[in-house]
Amino acid sequence: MNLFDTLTAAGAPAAPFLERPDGAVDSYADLQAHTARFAHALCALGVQPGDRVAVQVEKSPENLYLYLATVRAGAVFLPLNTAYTLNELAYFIGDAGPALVVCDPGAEAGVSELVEALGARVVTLDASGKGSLADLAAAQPATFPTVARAPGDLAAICYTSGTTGRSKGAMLTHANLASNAATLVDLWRFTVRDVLIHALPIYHVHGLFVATNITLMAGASMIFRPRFDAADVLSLLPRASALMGVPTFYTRLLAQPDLTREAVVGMRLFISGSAPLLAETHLDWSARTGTAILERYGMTETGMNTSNPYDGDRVAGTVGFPLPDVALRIADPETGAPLAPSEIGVIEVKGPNVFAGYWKMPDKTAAEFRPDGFFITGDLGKIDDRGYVHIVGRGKDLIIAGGFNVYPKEVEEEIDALPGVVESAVIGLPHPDLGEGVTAVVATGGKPVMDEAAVIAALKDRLARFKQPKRVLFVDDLPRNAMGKVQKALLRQQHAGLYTDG
Ligand code: MCA
Ligand code: AMP
Repeated sequence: MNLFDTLTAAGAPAAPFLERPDGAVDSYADLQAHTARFAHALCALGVQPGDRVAVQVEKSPENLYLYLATVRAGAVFLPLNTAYTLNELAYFIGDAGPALVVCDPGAEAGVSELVEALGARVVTLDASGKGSLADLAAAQPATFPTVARAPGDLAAICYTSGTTGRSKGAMLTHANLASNAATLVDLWRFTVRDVLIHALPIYHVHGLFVATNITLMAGASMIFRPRFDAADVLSLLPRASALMGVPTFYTRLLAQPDLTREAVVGMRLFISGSAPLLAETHLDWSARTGTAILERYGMTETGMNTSNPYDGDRVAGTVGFPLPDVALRIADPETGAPLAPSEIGVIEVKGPNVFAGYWKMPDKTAAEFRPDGFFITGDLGKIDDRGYVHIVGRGKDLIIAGGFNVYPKEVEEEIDALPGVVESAVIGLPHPDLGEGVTAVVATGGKPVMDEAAVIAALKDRLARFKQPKRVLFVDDLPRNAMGKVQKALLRQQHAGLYTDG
């Protein structure tokens, strides 16, 4: 098998696959030709089956074809957030050991320097789909024999930040991605007639796999946008049938006065995930549009785990039922002992969607699985008497801002290294636009040497923009409990209204 063949089996050659931002439409035959050319180009660059292809480029149809071509050629796609600085990139590249790195032409010099010692090659692709890789691909044949792979072979590695220390590369197999796409096409009733508005980034599971793989597997089409813009998405609704987004998409759409019942009349499905959708947003949306947002729950390591029903109640504040092929249970976070569903505990899942482990980290992998094969998500939840899963918090110290994960420790380490900082605590506070706003509380021991702007400026080249604190607060000392542990819950309580009051 190969995920590429599984995904593209339904797409009729003449059927539309992707409407480009300039309005031109690529058919499924075009998809076959573009991916064939990119796959040949990868081979010409020496990429072998099983090799990693690391990609940090702006969203474009060519970037998407590069993902599919990598899988088609039997190699492993490694997408990287475009916001990552060179400092962050160095770790991913060093850890994954890619045979090829594809970057923006503007980053080529810096990336080439980074990979020099690794023997990886560097080629380029820009936001308009041009660059040295595209040039090479243009000269290649338009057919390519898809490389056969076993179901357990890797199709992608997606990095997810660690609560302690370094990011971990989640290894996703052909079977993981194929099974999750098939389950969701069925559950969410995608067909050839669907037109999905694709406004998510394609370096994370949501935009890259959930949105794209489902569209492909259904033989449907997408309107492809470089980024989310509320007015733009609103203008596309009459031509579309489905939208997938993070909660910020929905709060920003609600801020558009033109969002009405009439505006959504042709849309059959609005899906939200990657971060909690406030019950208030769900209810406001229903009142304004007469449609209920379908909230689902997933993770990089697992793809999608649960979904509210297509038919039946989509209950605000819940993430619905486990997918038909996913087993889900609630366990005691410390002991792993199963709890009654109505008790709050850690959510554990098992199914064909669950990843093959963390790249080169067998110990971390072992620590996150129970002996019977259940994966410990680190999310805290319960199951109500109707079977709906509720996520009530996170056992892991994680902030989700606008659907992007930020691990406080990574930000704290950077801040702690600044002059005059005794220590810092990075917390997420309720934020009207992003859900949570990254906030740093910096202890100076009573002798502040930097101000807020200086702290933020110092982080500029060290951390991706979305990880940088929106606000920095100064205190003499951080509050600690009797065990000496910083009381983040207390800090969150004390500063709860920072972004929402006034
Ligand atoms: C942009 N900024 C952010 C974020 N996005 N800061 C914190 N968190 C963010 N998410 C910064 C920008 O750099 C900018 O800084 C300032 O905030 C305002 O930018 P703005 O133009 O308003 O933002 P935007 O470009 O419109 O982006 C907001 C967004 C975007 C549309 C919500 O963040 C987005 O597309 N998020 C989707 C993330 C996603 O796909 N997650 C899925 C992960 P400055 O003004 O200084 O330049 S996969 C996953 O979680 C699992 C599997 C799952 O369940 O799906
Ligand atoms: P990531 O590591 O980017 O895959 O993020 C996965 C995390 O996002 C999960 O472990 C949850 O904490 C969170 N998440 C995803 N979907 C939802 C949702 N619908 N509600 C609450 N949290 C969610």
